Amino acid sequence: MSTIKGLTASQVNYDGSNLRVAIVHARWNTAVIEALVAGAVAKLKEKGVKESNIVIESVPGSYELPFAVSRMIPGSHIQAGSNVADLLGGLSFGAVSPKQPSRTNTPGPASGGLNQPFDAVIAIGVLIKGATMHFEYICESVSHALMKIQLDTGVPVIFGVLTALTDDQALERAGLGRGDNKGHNHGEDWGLAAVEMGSHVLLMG
Ligand code: DLZ
Repeated sequence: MSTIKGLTASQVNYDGSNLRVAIVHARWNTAVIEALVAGAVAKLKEKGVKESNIVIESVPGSYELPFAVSRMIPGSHIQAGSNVADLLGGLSFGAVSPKQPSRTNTPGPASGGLNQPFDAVIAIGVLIKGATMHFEYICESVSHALMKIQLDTGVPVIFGVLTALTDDQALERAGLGRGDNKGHNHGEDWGLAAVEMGSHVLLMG
């Protein structure tokens, strides 16, 4: 055994076919971001989440993630946005509509409207340490804010923010390592985590 680190697969085979999942990603360090988003989407789909129920939005940098995530959770819904099919065609952070009623958590056929609430939100950003304290401040505030949002709203927010000390650390955590070791795409883990956590919330009501 070379390492004891890492995620152990769940014993439960979660079914994402009734889930709606939002991905909000930053646009800093785009090459890494794109791989992470693609990894998350691949696992969501593998677990049965319908393409029409995956909504992807972008923000400039990781610092903007908590605001955007909070606007995508019931009480402040996104009106316009892009589903996964739009990922290839460009990303934009949609306009926000007035409050909508919350969805009841009754399992049933998933509906595709963009105004429906989400069962989980994945926040994806790539922070790479520079010469100043910027990195520390953003890491600290974003991680606390994302945790607060999920505890305050009851909607799982998956922490898809890499806090890397070097470019190589970031690349390896997106499966893009430059050496022999390509690393592992953590976006895949975040997709699985979203289905697992979203399923718990859906079942518990
Ligand atoms: C300013 C900044 C810096 C220096 N580095 C990053 C980074 O590595 N990753 C990232 O996602 N965003 C970075 N940003 C941008 C901030 O997150 C934010 O967009 C700006 O400070 C504007 O609020």
